Amino acid sequence: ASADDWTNRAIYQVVTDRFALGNGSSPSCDTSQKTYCGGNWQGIINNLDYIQGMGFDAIWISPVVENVQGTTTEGEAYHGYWPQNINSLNSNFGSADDLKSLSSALHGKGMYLMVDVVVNHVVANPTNTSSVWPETFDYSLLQPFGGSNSFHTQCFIDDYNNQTDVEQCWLGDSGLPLLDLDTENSTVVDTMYSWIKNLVSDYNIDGLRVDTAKHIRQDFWPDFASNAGVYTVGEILIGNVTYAAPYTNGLDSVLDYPTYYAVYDAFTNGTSGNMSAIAEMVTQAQDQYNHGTFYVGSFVENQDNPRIQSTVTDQSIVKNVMTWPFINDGIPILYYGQEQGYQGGNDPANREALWLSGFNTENKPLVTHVKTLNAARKQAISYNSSFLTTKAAFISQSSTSTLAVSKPPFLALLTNAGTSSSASWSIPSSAGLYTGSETLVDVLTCETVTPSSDGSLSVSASSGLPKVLMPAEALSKSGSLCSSQ
Ligand code: ABC
Ligand code: CA
Repeated sequence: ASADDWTNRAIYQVVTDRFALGNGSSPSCDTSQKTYCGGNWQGIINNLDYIQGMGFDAIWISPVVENVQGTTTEGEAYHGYWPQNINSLNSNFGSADDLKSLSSALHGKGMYLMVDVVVNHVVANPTNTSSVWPETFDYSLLQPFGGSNSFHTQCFIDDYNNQTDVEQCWLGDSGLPLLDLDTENSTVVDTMYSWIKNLVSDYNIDGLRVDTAKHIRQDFWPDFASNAGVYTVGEILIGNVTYAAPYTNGLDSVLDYPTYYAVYDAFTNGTSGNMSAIAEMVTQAQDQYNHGTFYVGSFVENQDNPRIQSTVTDQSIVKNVMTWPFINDGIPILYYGQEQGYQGGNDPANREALWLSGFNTENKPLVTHVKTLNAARKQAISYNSSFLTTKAAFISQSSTSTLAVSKPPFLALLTNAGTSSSASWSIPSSAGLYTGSETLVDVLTCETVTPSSDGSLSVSASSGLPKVLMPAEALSKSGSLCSSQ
């Protein structure tokens, strides 16, 4: 599937080892142990209704290839980011048939499969810690790269301002080095290009999340993407749009990390959080990324960062943050477990087992919230044929703790005030959003508000909750969303 095919989708991100077991059992899973807990592809297949029931029509799964075996100084490779043999699958997650079954089960439900891929490095436990590189490793394990000449000379990245170091030195440390592939070497490059082509076709993959993309030279990516032939979204872990922007030329787009940081900071620092920094960051991304922000992956949690609720548990703030990816430009991504209120902090605590929630959707306000947001976004897409290609616009507010985002038919009103402080938004008639004759419905509560006769609008938050307003007219054909309107 192409980037355009992905734009109307919503992605549920799964750490395969932590989502579900194929046999339906619920073993304990102590994240601090950094070991495999038993989740696998069959477990995902068995629980696709849970994901689809919330309105998601795509999943992103953790890397699928065989990883370093046994334990390392950083535990086991349960997350999948330590490839060892890229031509074989990680048997902890199942067989080739299981992965094919996952792909076809998804397609049977009209859903897409995004696979996380690691091209920057492979991993082997050092065989002899007292020897120096290149003698330190058993290269025969590193398939199909079997020799030190497939790798950059060992050095660990210590200066992130030196881009050559970022690309050609190694991630990890001497305890667990991530052997940095020599992606300037044409044999390595060709191996990776044909590998990705085969992987996509063997498993009928619809899109790729490209790990560590900033650690490989930019001009490696266009041919990688064309060999993949599907939507590619790169991980450029940086808080800076100008740094990330060039990668949107070779890959379809990037995970929107700069905006993630702005959003995280704005909502986790009480009312001193800077809401207007979000608007500034999005505007920069709209201006600087190739295709603007239409193909970005928009997220507020993932496997590398502390969950929102490890910092802030005020449920009104949590609901505001969770609303963000669904009312913003780009493709919304929800990291598994956020809907269940998980609170894990930094890696590895943020990789809790979802089965411990029992996949319960009753009396789970955040599950309901996500379901509503997905339904509202689908309704917006079907009501306004240019919704997906209309840039989010920000209507400046006098209060620093509120944000008003217009992406017709949405007007999203967000605040970091929290449950017990008041907040309000005003939309001047000069914004030109309304004529004054319409009724607006907050799809999160189904309450209505009406603009003044000049088209201006003043709204107060109730208990710090966000509002997603849509003209009643935009809902009239909807079956599920505030259907009494
Ligand atoms: C293991 C342990 C951790 C331990 C860590 C050092 O080692 O589990 O407890 O803290 C995988 C595993 C991890 C594992 C690592 C290393 O491998 O999942 O559990 O950590 O062995 C991707 C994946 C990630 C994966 C890998 C490796 C890469 O999403 O899950 O990790 O395949 C860098 C990379 C980025 C990578 C990330 C983990 O590390 O660039 O691709 N993620 C700065 C740098 C970033 C850097 C980041 C964190 O620090 O610029 O490049 O990311 O080290 C912003 C700034 C940014 C700054 C951030 C922190 O702040 O603008 O520049 O990022 O404001
Ligand atoms: Ca590299």
